[in-house]
Amino acid sequence: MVNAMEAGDPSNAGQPSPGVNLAGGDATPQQRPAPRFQPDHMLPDAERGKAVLYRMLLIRRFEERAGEMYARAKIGGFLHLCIGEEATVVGTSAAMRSNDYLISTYREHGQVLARGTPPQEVMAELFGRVTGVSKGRGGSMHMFDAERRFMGGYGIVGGNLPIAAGLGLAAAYRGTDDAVVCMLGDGATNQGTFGETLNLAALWKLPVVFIIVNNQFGMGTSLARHSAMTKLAAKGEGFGVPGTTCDGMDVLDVESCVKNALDLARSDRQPVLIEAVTYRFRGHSVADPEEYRSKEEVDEWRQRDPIVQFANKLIRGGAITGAEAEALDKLALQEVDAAVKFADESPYPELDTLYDDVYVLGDQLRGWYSVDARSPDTQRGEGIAGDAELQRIAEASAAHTEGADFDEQIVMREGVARDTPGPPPLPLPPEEGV
Ligand SMILES: Cc1ncc(C[n+]2csc(CCOP(=O)(O)OP(=O)(O)O)c2C)c(N)n1
Ligand SMILES: [Mg+2]
Repeated sequence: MVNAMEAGDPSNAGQPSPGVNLAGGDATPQQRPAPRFQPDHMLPDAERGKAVLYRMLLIRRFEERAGEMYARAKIGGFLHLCIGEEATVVGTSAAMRSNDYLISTYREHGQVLARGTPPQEVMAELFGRVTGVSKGRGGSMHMFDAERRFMGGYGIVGGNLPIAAGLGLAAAYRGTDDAVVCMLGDGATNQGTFGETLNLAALWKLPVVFIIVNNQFGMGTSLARHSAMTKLAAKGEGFGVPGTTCDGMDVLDVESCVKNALDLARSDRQPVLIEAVTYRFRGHSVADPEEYRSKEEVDEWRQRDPIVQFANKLIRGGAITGAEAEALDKLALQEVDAAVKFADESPYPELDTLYDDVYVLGDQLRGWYSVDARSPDTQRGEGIAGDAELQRIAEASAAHTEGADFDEQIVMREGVARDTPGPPPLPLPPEEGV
């Protein structure tokens, strides 16, 4: 796998490539017409169909189990699940090359799994263990896997957008034809960074595809209540970024739309905005009492479950059998079980590594002095005092998680449903299909 920092031709260093135009956009002030993508929904062959279905199943089962582990206090902090949005995630990554960059928001467990990071590393990150993909320091919102060009995981709404432009500029500057996919929520389109980034992306002709995962809500505020312009695909036009819409519940529609947009971004250096219309089946985070929408509305969207729809399509088209779909689901559950076991058996990071990796320099310069050179004395978290502190934290944590019974732990986390369900069996259709 290519290291993100080594990509591109080093002989281009310092030479702006023809793809970068820092001076400005087209001389002609006309707006480019919005791309008109022809839907291309040919059923994939059996092998690819299975791979796409498996990826979606893995994400669904992983997230269900993550919710359960949060309720058991194995996971701390916040936890934002993308259950219901799997087609937007898997369709997007299926359209990308391995050298392309993907950058996302805090709702990103699915993205990192779709990019190929092993589930045990993602689960260990949620558990805060040193074997996690961000060494247990990032947690749910800050997964990062440079090797697979997954560039994070950001807790600040809209914070990933300027970084996406930077990645696009770097790709163009190095003279590569790598492209960038930036996923953001509908709520993030109201942030200042949205306009600032789209403006520069269009002006500098950066190869960036922006995908708005329109799950209809920013926390508890519906789209119509947080955005004057609800046709989000049109929200980039004033900045010179044409937009298009796809069905975010249909993995094939997402894949073909993103693929077309990436082609345009790569060959014409034209940033594109995609609005993928979808829905999250769970709350904003696992601590969301969901008082802002009705159960009926959620149920209506659940009828369009992207995983069931795609499995049905494959079965009806004769690409796979119902039994094969069931077997894939079992496999996903097994992989998730193994990930939980791995995470639970992994150690926490050593306390004296607290200041490592704070800056890029951390690799050469380890310890507190990579962040504060004012005092050479032993710092908090270092030396013998640090070991005692580590022991104290470990004991307190063990007493917290093992002493309390399951019900009490659920009560401790306000807002989590008491009947947090285990993973329900996926309603796969009979072999003949529906
Ligand atoms: C700059 C900033 N403002 C506010 C918040 C609090 N906040 C966290 S998530 C969220 C809603 C974002 O909604 P959306 O962009 O639609 O993403 P979704 O959660 O639906 O995936 C808000 C306002 C934040 N994290 N960062
Ligand atoms: Mg949203």
